[in-house]
Amino acid sequence: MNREEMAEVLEKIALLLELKGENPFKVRAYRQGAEIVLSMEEDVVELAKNDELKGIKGIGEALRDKIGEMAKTGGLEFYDKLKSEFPETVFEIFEVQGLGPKKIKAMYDTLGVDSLVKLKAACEEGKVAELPGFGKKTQEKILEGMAANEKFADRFTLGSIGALVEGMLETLRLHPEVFRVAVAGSYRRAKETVGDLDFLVATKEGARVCKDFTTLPQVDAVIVCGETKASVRLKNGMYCDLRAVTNAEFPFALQYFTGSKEHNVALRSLALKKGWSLNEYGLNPVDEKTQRPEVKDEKDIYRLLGLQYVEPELRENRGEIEAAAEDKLPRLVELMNLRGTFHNHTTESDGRDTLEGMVEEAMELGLQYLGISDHSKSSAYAGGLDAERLLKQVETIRLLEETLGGFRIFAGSEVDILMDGSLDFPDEILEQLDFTVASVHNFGKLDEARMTERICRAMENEHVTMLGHVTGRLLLKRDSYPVDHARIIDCAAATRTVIELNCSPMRLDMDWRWWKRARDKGVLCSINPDAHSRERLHHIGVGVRVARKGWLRREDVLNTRSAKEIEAFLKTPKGER
Ligand code: DGT
Ligand code: CA
Ligand code: CA
Ligand code: ZN
Repeated sequence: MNREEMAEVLEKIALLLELKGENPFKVRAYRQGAEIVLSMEEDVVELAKNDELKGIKGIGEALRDKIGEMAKTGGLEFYDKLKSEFPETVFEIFEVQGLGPKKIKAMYDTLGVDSLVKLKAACEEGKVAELPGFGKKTQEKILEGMAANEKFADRFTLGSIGALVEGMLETLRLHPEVFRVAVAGSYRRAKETVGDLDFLVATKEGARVCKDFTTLPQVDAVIVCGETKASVRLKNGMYCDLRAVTNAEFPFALQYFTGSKEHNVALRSLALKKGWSLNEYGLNPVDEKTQRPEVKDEKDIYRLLGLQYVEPELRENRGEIEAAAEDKLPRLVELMNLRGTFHNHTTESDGRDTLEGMVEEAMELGLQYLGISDHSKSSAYAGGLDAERLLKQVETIRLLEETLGGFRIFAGSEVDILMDGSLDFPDEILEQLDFTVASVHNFGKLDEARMTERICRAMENEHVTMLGHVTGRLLLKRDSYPVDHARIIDCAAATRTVIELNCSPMRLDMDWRWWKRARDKGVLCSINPDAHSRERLHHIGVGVRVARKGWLRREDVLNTRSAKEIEAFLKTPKGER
């Protein structure tokens, strides 16, 4: 058992004890234990194996024994027994958003709710609203929470699974019977969320590779394991397919399983028109007398069909095949083109790392400049800065910059767009900054027209360099507030305001479907990590993939410019940019 698994067991014990109505102190001890196990600096599994947990604050004797048992045996008898007192389905309820242990217990005790099915029925019959302390509103909230879970069930954000996927690819690559490896599907196409993972290997020993795949440490359960295909569920709940093909089939399988389905359908019909039958195993002439062409990789397939190579990110059947036929595909931006990045937070507002730490990381990433934009005062929940603190920060930034040997820090603010479209700071303050990102954080209940109006008004301000996270969406959690993208893009073009591609994994906002339109109207994109810690600066990598998905070229992205060019850009009045 690893640390995360141990913590999960302890957390579940706490939940079940609470349902049983056990002593709250006992419940809290398990919950605290879970946190300590997760956050301890030392290797808690190693310590527990060697009975060296004594003296650690917050871990009493009972907990110590249980952690020890888990570390040594990989299981916990106490937990198994406790679990057997409840149906498996009770854990489903704990996944519902906005539903805490107290409410769950009340419904369990009085209504016998121990599964999602029963919870839904109880809500729909109005029984939940009648419980003391619940009411109609709570009942509705629970139903909404369940609907959100169903709607977003079993998808993962692109930005959160990179390390997992790379790790599995690396292991597969090292397998002695594997010639070639790739991950296909929506992950390869850089969709903002991914349903299941689709791995592909070229091998002569399909059965063996499939079997070995099912024993990877990331695997939780095996669903299918055959000669050419394996399906598993990973420990994070994600489903994952592996297909084993021959080396000759590999390019075709990779092309097919990369998708999208719509792209494939269009490509196949184009192939037919040209006298080819294309499927996941090969490209065959319809006329049997014609010779089969030699295909070594995906590029050959597109070439034989008379097309430019179509990068995976573009394969959504949104005009890429037509453009490829006319040699008009854009040369897409690449990570190595980025010279710096804007919109980053520090401990001055809600960031986890200091200004110095953020700068250090940016330098390690090989960037030439970093834009700092902490929250403004109306975002009090995030420790937003008032004018005085902001100007003090600007001073600190200027001083620090002098010690950095040419690395530039651009001093800015993520200034709140207030309800009427005015900004959280007056122009006299904003003009002392190098740049500003203007963002909506307080949605109110504005309809689409008024929200759009509000945002456009902010962009009209001379000091607003860029618009932050256009729709405020949180992937898999919260839908966007209503906005008219087309109008916002027009307004950005008219006011020469940059639009941010916020590449925090939860956001990826503005959505990739709108970038080509923005680009065609001459609107610049800034790939911004909205980093609240050093590590999250690395999200610019995911941002670049989404920018590519939006057909963006190097020249469409502001932060591919050098520090010098940025300096000049920021000094030029907006109307002349
Ligand atoms: P996901 O997993 O929901 O995020 O999306 P994908 O695109 O990864 O879809 P998935 O895993 O169902 O299938 C992987 C690829 O395989 C898909 O993008 C295209 C191809 N594919 C799957 N089923 C079909 C099909 O019925 N027809 C065609 N033409 N291609 C298919
Ligand atoms: Ca997939
Ligand atoms: Ca799949
Ligand atoms: Zn923000």
